[in-house]
Amino acid sequence: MFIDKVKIYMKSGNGGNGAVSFHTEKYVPNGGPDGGDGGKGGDIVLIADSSKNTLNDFHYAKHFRAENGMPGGAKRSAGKQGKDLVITVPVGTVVKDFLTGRIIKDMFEEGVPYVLFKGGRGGKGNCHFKTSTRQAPHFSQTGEKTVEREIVLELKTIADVGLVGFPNVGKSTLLSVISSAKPKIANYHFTTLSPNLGVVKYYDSDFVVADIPGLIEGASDGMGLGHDFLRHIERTRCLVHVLDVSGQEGRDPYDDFCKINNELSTYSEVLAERPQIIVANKMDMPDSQANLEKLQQKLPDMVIVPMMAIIADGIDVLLKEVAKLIATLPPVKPLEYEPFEYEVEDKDGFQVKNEGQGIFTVSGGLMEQLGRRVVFDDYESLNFFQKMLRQRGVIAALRKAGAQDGDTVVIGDIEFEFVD
Ligand SMILES: Nc1nc2c(ncn2[C@@H]2O[C@H](COP(=O)(O)OP(=O)(O)OP(=O)(O)O)[C@@H](O)[C@H]2O)c(=O)[nH]1
Ligand SMILES: [Mg+2]
Repeated sequence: MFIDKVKIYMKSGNGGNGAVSFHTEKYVPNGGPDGGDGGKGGDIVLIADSSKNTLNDFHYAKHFRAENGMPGGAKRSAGKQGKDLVITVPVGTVVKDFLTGRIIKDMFEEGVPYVLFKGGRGGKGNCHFKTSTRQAPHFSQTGEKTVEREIVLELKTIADVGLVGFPNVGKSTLLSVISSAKPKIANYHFTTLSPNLGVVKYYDSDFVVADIPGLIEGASDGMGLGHDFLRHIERTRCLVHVLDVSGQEGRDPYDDFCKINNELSTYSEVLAERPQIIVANKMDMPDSQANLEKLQQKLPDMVIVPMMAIIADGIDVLLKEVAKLIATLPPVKPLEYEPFEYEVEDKDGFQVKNEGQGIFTVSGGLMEQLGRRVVFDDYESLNFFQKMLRQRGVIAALRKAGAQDGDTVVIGDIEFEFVD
């Protein structure tokens, strides 16, 4: 199983509610309000880890929720904050919004935490709502509720070198002799079914090599394993093009070279233009020398390294050539994109709509903010709500929209009679 694209659901924690409480103490009658604030909800945090190279962890677990904040308590005690949920993803994971398909973040750098969704703020306790005329507020603010989001994670591996070539030419064998990676190697086509990464140490430089499944003619039309895996060598600095020069499978090495390049350019012009070094593998076979010479004649400007990957012969020359080439190339850059951001609701905005038949609805950020502070069966709290509606111009706006005494006003899930 190899998963490199998943849709998951994420939700940061809700804020905890503020508390309603009054100070009680012997000989202190009518102590003031002392309800504490609710705790903040936990964040959803992503962190990239280079030891992971698949999104397989997300095959079963699809719902991720950070902890909610706890409600506040008496004596001004604050509610506990919700724990953050830290999710580890492979380096090179691109985070997208499912609905718009737009990129939110490219998890390009290892170990740098990224807060994807912030937890809701805690509500304020009743101790904040005491005024000269309101000595005993029987209401507090509820915690901010967060929304669940649909997210797509897509892995776009980051490596310095990508290995390309037909199946069975020895790509995985090569990776196994230049790095400590242990890919599956066998004498049949499509041994490699998902990308392998290996770290090559060459004197004081390291580089990461990505081995992908073999390509065949028509891969871009879905032949063989298709070209989906090319996504994992898109973010490389150069390619090592492995050819089987023995011709033992009845194909011509130069033809192979052209066909693979053709597939690369069908997939992406940028990938096709990436600098390449050719590895002429299986030099131990009878016809290899003659085929190599033909290849050199046809491609006089290319670096061609003769190789017997199976006995690790030729790797010194190859690594020297790769190191030399890489030194001239810019590092892999993160994707260029305009980050998608979820709309933050305008906390002071509201809209009034005349629904006809004497019904008016009011919606918007302000209504949600106010709604968080109201306990509707509490007279005082309701008074406060009405006062706020007047102060913030909601009553005037209702009037302007044609509301008259006796009409019905709907705000969220509450309904009341309009009386100016
Ligand atoms: N004779 C000879 N055989 C080799 C050499 N290098 C690799 N092989 C053999 O070629 C076969 C295929 O090797 P792999 O490394 O699995 O080839 P691959 O390109 O990764 O193949 P896919 O994953 O199917 O695309 C294996 O049987 C290897 O032992 C070599 O230098 N000489
Ligand atoms: Mg392989």
